[in-house]
Amino acid sequence: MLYVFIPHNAQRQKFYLRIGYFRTMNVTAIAQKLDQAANQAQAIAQISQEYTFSEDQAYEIQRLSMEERYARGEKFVGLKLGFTSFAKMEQMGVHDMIWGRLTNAMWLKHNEEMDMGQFIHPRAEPEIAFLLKKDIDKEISLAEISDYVLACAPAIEIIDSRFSNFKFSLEDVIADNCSSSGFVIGAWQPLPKSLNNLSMSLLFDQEIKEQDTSNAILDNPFLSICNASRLATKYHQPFLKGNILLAGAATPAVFVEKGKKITAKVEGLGSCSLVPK
Ligand code: 0L1
Ligand code: MG
Repeated sequence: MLYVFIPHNAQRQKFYLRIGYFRTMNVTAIAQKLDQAANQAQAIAQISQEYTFSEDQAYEIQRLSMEERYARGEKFVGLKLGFTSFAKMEQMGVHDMIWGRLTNAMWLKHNEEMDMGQFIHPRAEPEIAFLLKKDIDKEISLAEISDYVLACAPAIEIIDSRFSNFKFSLEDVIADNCSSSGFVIGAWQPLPKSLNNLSMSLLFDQEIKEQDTSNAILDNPFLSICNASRLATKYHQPFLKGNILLAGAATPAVFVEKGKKITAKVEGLGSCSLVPK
């Protein structure tokens, strides 16, 4: 805020004129604020309410917020994609998917208790995970997938926007590491020839909450690997042997309910679960 001091001769009163509103975005401070919100499970206001910023600036904030996690000892373990359904891209008015970074601290074990106190308003999604057997240093094609990917597995992603009421702009959610907060991966399976037309469902206890087929993931879940390789290369994010990829949700995300066991089932690949407490 900039003020101009105008002395008033008669009464020597101060008059201030507001002549402009200048705010420079401090990406490091915003990254730290987002990291703190995630670490303390406290929602914050959308960044876009205060600043206008680009998608590239949003990815830079994401990168810097991950630096805060790495400084606390968390390790990068892989990538996740979001907005991988063409219907969702259209709904969000975007032409491309978004991506985020996963760490070991987000990785929960099959049937592990998920401490609800560590989340703000978590939602669950049924996904497919991939495991790399070779470093990826370029955009790879569908024909190259078996050279780079060792295995796949059923997975649950827990997303937890750091923004109040789970409301955000595209730039907000990218800066917020695409709401990444937790995930579980079931037993790794050899890569089949195709991952199309597999029934995928999300259950709370025995109740099916959401169900669709694997085609909901980019019409072909293998395309998530090609796209992750493209995005990792574009943003200079190492994507290496032993890293994982969460391919994207097959259904809308569902709010987690304390005490209701979450299960994701993928036809032919098996299932995995988490127990929110
Ligand atoms: O599919 C996803 O992992 C969603 C990415 C971020 C958008 C959201 O929080 O809904
Ligand atoms: Mg997801």
